[in-house]
Amino acid sequence: MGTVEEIYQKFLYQMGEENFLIPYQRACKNIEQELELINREYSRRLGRSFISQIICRIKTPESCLKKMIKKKYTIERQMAQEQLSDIAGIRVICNFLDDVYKLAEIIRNDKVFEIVKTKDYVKKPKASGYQSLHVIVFAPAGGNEKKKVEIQIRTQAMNLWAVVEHHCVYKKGNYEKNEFEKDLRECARTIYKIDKKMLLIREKMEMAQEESQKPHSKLTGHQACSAAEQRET
Ligand code: 0O2
Repeated sequence: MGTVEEIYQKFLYQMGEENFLIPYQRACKNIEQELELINREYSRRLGRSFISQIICRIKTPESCLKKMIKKKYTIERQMAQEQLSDIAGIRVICNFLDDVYKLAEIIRNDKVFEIVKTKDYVKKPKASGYQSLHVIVFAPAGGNEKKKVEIQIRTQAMNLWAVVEHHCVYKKGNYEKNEFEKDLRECARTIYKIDKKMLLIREKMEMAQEESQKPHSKLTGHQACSAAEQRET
């Protein structure tokens, strides 16, 4: 046992060790590649972009330490490995609300991923207003090894909110400033409304497109008149 400072220093050192991080990096890479395949396939099937962005990150030792202290865990690497779901994290940005759920479903049915748990902060946003669908998985990390990775799936609008809020408030612990909390929650509600409206617009456009592709609408005005005359006789 050392002083608190020594325990923290040892933890930071161990969390930054290359041989500790490599399997997490491999797990991230494997998930990223699988998501790229999924994106290609579904963008083709849907005739539009399915995933708009994939961002991988390994949590810094400092950020892990902060979280371990916040959660009151024993400051040991083994403990971090067991308790933290997001040493490796992937953020997936979709354009539309329904794609967030579609992607979660695809991940659930994909043999590459072993689901640990799903947290739906879209249906039930966090007190801050934060919305995202988290799917925590075990992913192949080389050989027989598997590593836990947190996949955060969200829309562009939800991402805008999370990035701004993370930057201004979440990381700085300014939560006592009630005016921000209230405004941010209001923005989160507006963002949910916008996401729903954008989805409705897309669905209406798809319906209009389907309608215009039906055989009768391909007739010229003249052909349509002849067809109507024939129907009358
Ligand atoms: P960073 O810097 O993004 O990595 P739990 O299941 O509660 O024991 P945990 O990990 O706290 O464990 O779960 P939770 O609450 O699902 O949060 C995981 C991650 O979601 C966070 O990681 C953030 O990335 C994101 N998140 C959660 N709540 C908020 C929020 O209110 N605002 C923003 N902007 N992001 C949030 P980290 O490690 O806290 O941060």
